Amino acid sequence: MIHRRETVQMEQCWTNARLATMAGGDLGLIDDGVVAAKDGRIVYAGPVTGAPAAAGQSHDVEGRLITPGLIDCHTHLIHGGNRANEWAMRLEGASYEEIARAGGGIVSTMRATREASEAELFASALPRLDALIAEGVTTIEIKSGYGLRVDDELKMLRAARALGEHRAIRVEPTFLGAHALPPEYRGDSDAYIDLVVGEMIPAAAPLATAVDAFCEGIGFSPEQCARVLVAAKAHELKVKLHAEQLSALSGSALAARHGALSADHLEYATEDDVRAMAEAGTVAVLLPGAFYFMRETKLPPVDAMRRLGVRIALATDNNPGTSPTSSLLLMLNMGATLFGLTVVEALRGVTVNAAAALGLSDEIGTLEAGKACDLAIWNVSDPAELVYRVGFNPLHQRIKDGQ
Ligand code: DI6
Ligand code: FE
Repeated sequence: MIHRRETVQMEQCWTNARLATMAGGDLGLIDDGVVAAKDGRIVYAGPVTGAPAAAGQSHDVEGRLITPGLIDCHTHLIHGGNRANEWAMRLEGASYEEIARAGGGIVSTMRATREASEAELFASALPRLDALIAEGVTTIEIKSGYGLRVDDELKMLRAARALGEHRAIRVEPTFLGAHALPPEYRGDSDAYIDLVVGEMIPAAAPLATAVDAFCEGIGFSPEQCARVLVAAKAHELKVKLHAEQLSALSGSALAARHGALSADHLEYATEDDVRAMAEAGTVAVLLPGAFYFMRETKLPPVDAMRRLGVRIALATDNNPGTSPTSSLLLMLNMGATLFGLTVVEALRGVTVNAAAALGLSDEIGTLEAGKACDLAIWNVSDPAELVYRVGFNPLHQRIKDGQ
């Protein structure tokens, strides 16, 4: 099934709906609501009493809940192979080090990704993308970061873009060359960052909208990540950072100082980090799938985020090593059960705040006039049900750009 996007030159409306517009600071609930769209853009979302006279096609949604189309703002959806065998070894008692010594870990995914053609990467990612689409996801961020040399990083970014051309979904490709040190650099991470900054970012700039790096003991130092972020901004790319996933290096504060849209993971973030993020308006992207799969016990500082006013987003982190999930609905439940998020926080985390994490607040994330008409129509009337269910998908219909 090939789906190419076309511009809709028509007026449409969805009536008899319960709307969760996400406008304002909560869910923005409107009973007996209407969404009207023209040429793929929302022209009205509000109570039936103020709605414009129905023009064009009208759809009675029979009391169903309509939310903005969901946004998965952090994924590594493109990757060669998988690591099911390594995980099986770990369940039988093998340590991470043993697996790494046996050629496993991130380097095994690098090898599989280098060996795969662009078409193979596209084809293997498609079922994962379709699983997200089936849950009402209308925008996805996809990172490179398993090629770790110029041509293979570009191949990943092209495969990510191709997904957006073959399905009705907005794809935001992010360059993550500074994800891991490729073995041919034999421990010389500064030399690899020279390559990232000097060759990879200029080559990736036409294909990516943002740049990310893995700030971690097993990744790159804050100083090295700073070089990456500075180079990205010189190419007018948006920036973000994997920070405080396994240890506290204040990568999140560094990201904030560099005007990052988001800092992601954050289990080990301190109050000072959160304060720096609040001051810069950097979004906290929480990834409960990785927390769960790695059996992490250190919780991200959600209370400090609330108190200091940092917006929270939730994403799948879909990747073969630490979060092999293709369910954003499951992340809603895990965000609540594992991190203590409320229904409002969880749902805003995959809509309005996820849009902010991608720098797309003017385009998507709420049901408001002027935004893209990306809708998820659910077979539920209470928004809490979307967070409450575990492993159940109540999507009725998904609309992308009014279609
Ligand atoms: N943090 C993660 O959890 C993944 N990357 C990252 O920076 C792990 C990627 C992998 O193990 O393949
Ligand atoms: Fe990640």
